[in-house]
Amino acid sequence: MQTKLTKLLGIQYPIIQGGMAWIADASLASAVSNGGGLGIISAMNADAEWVRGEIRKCRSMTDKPFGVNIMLMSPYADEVAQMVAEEKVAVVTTGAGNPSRFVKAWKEAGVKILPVVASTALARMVERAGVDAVIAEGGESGGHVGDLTTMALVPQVADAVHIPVVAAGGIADGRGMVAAFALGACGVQMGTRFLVADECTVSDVYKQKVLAAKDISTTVTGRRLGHPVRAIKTAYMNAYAKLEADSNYPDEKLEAFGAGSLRKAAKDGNVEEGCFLAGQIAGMVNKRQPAAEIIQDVMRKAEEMMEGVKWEL
Ligand code: TUI
Repeated sequence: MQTKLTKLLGIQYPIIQGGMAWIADASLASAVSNGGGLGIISAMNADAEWVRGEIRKCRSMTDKPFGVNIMLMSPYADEVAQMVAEEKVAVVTTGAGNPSRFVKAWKEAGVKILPVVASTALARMVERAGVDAVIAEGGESGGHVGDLTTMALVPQVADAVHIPVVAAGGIADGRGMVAAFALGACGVQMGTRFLVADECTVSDVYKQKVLAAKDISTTVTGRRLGHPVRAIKTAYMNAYAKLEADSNYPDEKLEAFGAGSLRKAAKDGNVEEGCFLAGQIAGMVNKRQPAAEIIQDVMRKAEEMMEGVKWEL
């Protein structure tokens, strides 16, 4: 299936893997790229040399294009941004901020730029800055979320910009992909479904949490500190929500309570203190599979549904 996204990135299928902090490493990224999608290494809160190491590892595991996700709230965002230009990485996706200040350096290095946006305002701003496409991510997604749903955001972003739009948030199968196409997207980004990929190195406890999740198993906390994140409900998440609602509990202590919780979930499988980020679609993710097989499953269903349909993608 060819779309504006596959042509832009030189990939086989219009599927980008989400840039999941503490999870999306060279192992998962190379497996997704080898499966015909676009694998992504998460730069999370790591320094440039750590990310460079993952890029080199990924290059030894695939000859297909892959990308790096830069979380713009990271204290290392600037040095990582410069390093990906030096390394001439094929693609950069960004999250949790406006990447306009890096666009010139990345374009000069031939890096394709796909910022994640949660509003039409940011979509217009980054289009004006010269990016190649936008990823419109609705609040069904796991991790840092905006206010709008995918259903409402994607068509409004598609109307607001002239560059290709990728849909994200709540998409985990062929039906979601076709729905995204119907809303004006020419590709999808999936995170939650790839959490249970065989090549995903996240803790086994994390995979079990996703596999056991049902439709109402996730919730959003962190609004009080300005960084709402969606994660699977656990005793820890309930405790955080209680402290967050207690106006006598100071912000600094709340921040300390949340510190390190992503790493504890992803690396240690620590159920007591870990924050297991996942999207609302986790209830539908029930099977461990190789990443390439996930991509094949999604594409088979989408292509079956698209038979005879003449949309310009
Ligand atoms: O970034 C994500 N998802 C993430 S980042 C992350 S790491 C983290 N750790 C602790 C606290 C918070 C985050 C885990 N998951 N998705 C992309 C995304 N970007 N969603 C929402 C946005 C967004 C929101 C506001 C992008 C831009 C924005 O406005 C920035 C501006 O300057 O207008």
